[in-house]
Amino acid sequence: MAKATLTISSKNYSSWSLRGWLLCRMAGLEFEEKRIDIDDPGQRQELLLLSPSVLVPRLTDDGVTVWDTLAIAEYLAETKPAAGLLPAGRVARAHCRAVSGEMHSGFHNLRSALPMSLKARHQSFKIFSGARPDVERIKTIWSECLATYGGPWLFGASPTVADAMYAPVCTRFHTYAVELEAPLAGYCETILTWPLMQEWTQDALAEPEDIIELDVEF
Ligand SMILES: N[C@@H](CCC(=O)N[C@@H](CS)C(=O)NCC(=O)O)C(=O)O
Repeated sequence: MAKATLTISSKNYSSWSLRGWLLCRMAGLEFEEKRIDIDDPGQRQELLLLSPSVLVPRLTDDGVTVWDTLAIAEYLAETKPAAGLLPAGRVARAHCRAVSGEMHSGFHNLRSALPMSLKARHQSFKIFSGARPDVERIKTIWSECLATYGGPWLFGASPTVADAMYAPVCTRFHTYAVELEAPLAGYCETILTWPLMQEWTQDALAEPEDIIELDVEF
C-alpha cells in the first residue's frame, strides 16, 4: 500500500498546514510531506488536481483523498481511534468538536490582523480593535476547557483535535506578545514546547522564502 501523503505549503506562514500536519502526527499516521509553493502558477495548477478547494492541507491515504482540516481531523479520528484525537467521553467530545469548529469557521479578524509567522517577533504590537473580541473569546474557551478538564491540554492529559486547531493561535500570541495570565500562559507554553511544535518550528525557521508583504490570512 502506498504511503499516505500530506500536501502542505509554507511551514512559517501556513497555519492550516500546521494544523493538518499536527493531526497526522498525533494520529501516528506514516506519511510523506509534499510541500508546494502556492504562489507558483505551475504548483497551483498541480494543487488544483490534488485538492478541489485549491487549498492545503490535503491528505491522501489508503485510496482516500480528504481536504479541509476539520474533515482531515474527523477522518483521522475515525481511522485511528486509538490515538485519542477526540476525548473519550461523549460530553467532552461534543465540547471538543464545538470549540474546534469555532476555530475552523471563525476568528477572521484575529487571523487577518495577526497572521502566523513563526520567524517574526513584535514586542509592542497594537491589536486592531476588531480583533480584540476574538482574543477575548479564545481566552474564554481556553479558560473553560482548562478549568473543566484540568489541563495541561485543552481536554485534559493528552492533546486532542482542539489543541491542533488552537496551536497556531498560541504561536500568534507569542509572535505578537499578547499578554496572558495563568493558566493561559501555561497552556501556550505547553503548545510551544510540544516536541511536535518544536520539530515544525525548526523547519519553519530554516525555510528560505519570506513573504514580506504578507498581511492576509494564510
Ligand atoms: N478551511 C480550510 C482552510 C485552508 C486554507 O485556507 N489554506 C491556505 C493555507 S493556510 C491555502 O491553501 N491558501 C492557498 C491560497 O490562498 O492560494 C481548511 O480547513 O483546511
